[in-house]
Amino acid sequence: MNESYSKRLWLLKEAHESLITRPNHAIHSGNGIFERYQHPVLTNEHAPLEWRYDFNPATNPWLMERIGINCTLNSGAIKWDGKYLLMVRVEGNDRKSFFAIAESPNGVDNFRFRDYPLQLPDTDPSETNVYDMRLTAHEDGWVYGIFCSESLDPDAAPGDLSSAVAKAGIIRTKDLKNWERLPNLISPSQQRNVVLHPEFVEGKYALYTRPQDSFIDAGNGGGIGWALIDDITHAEIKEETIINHRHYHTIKETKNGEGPHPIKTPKGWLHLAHGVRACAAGLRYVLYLYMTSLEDPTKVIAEPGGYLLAPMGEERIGDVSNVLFSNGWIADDGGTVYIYYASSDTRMHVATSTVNRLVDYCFHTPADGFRSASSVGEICKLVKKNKEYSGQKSARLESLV
Ligand code: BGC
Ligand code: BMA
Repeated sequence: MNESYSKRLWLLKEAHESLITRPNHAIHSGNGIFERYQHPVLTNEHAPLEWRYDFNPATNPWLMERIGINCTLNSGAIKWDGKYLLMVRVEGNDRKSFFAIAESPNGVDNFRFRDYPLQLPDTDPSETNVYDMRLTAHEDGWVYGIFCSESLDPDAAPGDLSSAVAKAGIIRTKDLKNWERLPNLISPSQQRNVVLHPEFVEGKYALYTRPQDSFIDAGNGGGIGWALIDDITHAEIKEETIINHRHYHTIKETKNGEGPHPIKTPKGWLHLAHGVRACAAGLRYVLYLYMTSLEDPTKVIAEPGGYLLAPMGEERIGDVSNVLFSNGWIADDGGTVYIYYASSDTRMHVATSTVNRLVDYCFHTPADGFRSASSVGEICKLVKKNKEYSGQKSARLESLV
């Protein structure tokens, strides 16, 4: 080993370790609803050096990277054994995504990948790409992962190498180490955003779905669906009802999809979802919240208008710019909520809030009135309320003097 080789090796390892251990602080200058953080929690540079470099000078005399990692994005999340785990969608320079678990002691920094990426049981030779896993610790005792399994459309016209088919793949585990693969979800339409509800409903497994007419277009698929499943080991959608609809001239006009599974709160199920609209620059993805009833989880009981989180600053730029996407969050003991979101299909971030604040946001930010006139009406209502309040306050002060 020559001097420059060992020096470069040392520099590589130093830079990698200092990136992983870099502290990440909350930025408190926001809207009071959540805090963003100084740094992304995971980037392509966080991928272990052992995945990328051959460290033997005899076979890699120039210490060159052998396998490039392009990005780390749309991650499932779960708290496990006191640690914050992300099931990360890692994408190589070859455009293939795969899954890998990264763990952190505090949920906001020091995320470190396990030694090996997940070797998903390989059950279908036509499966080309896998991504966007949602993790659910179900009351049946298993932890499930539902993800998108993508293949070239077998009916694509000759020469069409872009038409694809999206199905929902299902795996489960008891230890987050050994995974059993179950048969893919049988569905009348393509499915990319399928999420398992954590509890049985009417004694059955319940899925959030997103029926779509084709690989990209939701088409007649009206929004986020709901389906009860008799047997999760042979899961089949027999009936699907839309519980959260798309709507003209909203943040979810073109598409929407459930994020991670909802959080149970005393006031209802708290949901995080993505909404998509089309514009001259392409599709714009933002994140929004809604709540459903504990008694009837198909019934929406609150939905604040507009987005909770939209791309800002460097979040706007990446492989697929103007995108925020989330399929993982953790509601911690004590009520803190860690929202893990990817920006522009490139890197992972965290934002924190609390269950109480998010529920308050859901019930007290006005619902979308679907027209400019009603948005102005809501602002005027708030101004009037504030004027009345300051009038009462000064009257109270005067009565004191
Ligand atoms: C990409 C996904 C994307 C989907 C629809 C897939 O090939 O990997 O990131 O959401 O296409 O555009
Ligand atoms: C989708 C998702 C994500 C991705 C987004 C933007 O349809 O399923 O994989 O983040 O497009 O490219």
